[in-house]
Amino acid sequence: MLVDEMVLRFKGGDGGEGKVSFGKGAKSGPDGGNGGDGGDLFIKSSSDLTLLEQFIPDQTIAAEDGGMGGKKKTTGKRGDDLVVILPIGSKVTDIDTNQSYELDKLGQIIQICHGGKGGIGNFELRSSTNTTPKSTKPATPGQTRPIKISMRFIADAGLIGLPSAGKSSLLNELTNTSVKTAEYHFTTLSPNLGVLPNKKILADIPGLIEGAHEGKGLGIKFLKHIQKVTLILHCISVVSEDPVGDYKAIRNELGEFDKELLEKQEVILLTKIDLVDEKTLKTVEKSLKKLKIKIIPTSIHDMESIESLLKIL
Ligand SMILES: Nc1nc2c(ncn2[C@@H]2O[C@H](COP(=O)(O)OP(=O)(O)OP(=O)(O)O)[C@@H](O)[C@H]2O)c(=O)[nH]1
Ligand SMILES: [Mg+2]
Repeated sequence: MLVDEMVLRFKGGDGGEGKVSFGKGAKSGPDGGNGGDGGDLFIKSSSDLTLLEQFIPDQTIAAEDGGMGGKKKTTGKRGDDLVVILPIGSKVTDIDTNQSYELDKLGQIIQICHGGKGGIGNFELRSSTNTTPKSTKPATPGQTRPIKISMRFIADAGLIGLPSAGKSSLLNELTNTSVKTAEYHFTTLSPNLGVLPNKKILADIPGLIEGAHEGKGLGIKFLKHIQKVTLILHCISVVSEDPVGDYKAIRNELGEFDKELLEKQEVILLTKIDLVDEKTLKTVEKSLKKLKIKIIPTSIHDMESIESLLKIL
């Protein structure tokens, strides 16, 4: 099951403590260095939708703490920043303040927590009134925020169709991803995303079957992920016994889920055309023509068809 919600704690690194130290020899004074600042915590978006699976609920994810100050005025190391990679479409909400941040573009980076300030060592704290300070100014802790991540699916176009219609194969060809494909039905158990050359996002939705709205197969819950797309790519295998029947069955399931899905712009991708001869292809195309929807013949073994599909997308 695709994890699409997660509660975590995000934290900037703590500042490192300053040092109390004195040089050797009678004349040498305080020489304790400052602590390093803690690292900041950022989030960054990626097209990998399974990324929330890497976390354990309520886990604390923290940037590195700053290093302690040292002798001889050595400043502690600044803690490394941490960039937490999250699926595109993630909404990150601070549970305490309700402030939220949305990752809606690929590669977008947002700072969520700042690191703490390093403490001040006794070298820097010396003054005319206290030439030999024996304490430090304490470091401050990194900012800690309880976080809820919820994932909305952001895709521009969605591949739908019966199991084994060739949806994942097309996603792989069109977007350079490597999602699992196989001869058996329901190979894809949760949605996948890929990025088209023009940076638009393409979603591959697990196969639907007649009765999916009643829970048959994997059901229709994944259709929520294409509610925002502008284009539906309806995949129909050219070797199907009843392409028009396939089309109507899937449309029916879409309507059962959300009538608005039926209003979206849609094209039919007639898939696997390398498996039939020209005559059969023409016959299938003719039977689908009465649906009055644009039909694009495709095959993952015919780069020309993939190129022309890319142009349309
Ligand atoms: N010959 C040929 N085989 C194809 C083509 N596209 C897909 N296939 C094969 O058809 C089978 C099903 O393809 P998938 O891409 O896994 O189908 P899917 O629609 O993602 O299937 P589910 O995830 O089960 O819904 C695989 O064995 C593919 O290799 C094609 O254009 N030509
Ligand atoms: Mg698949």
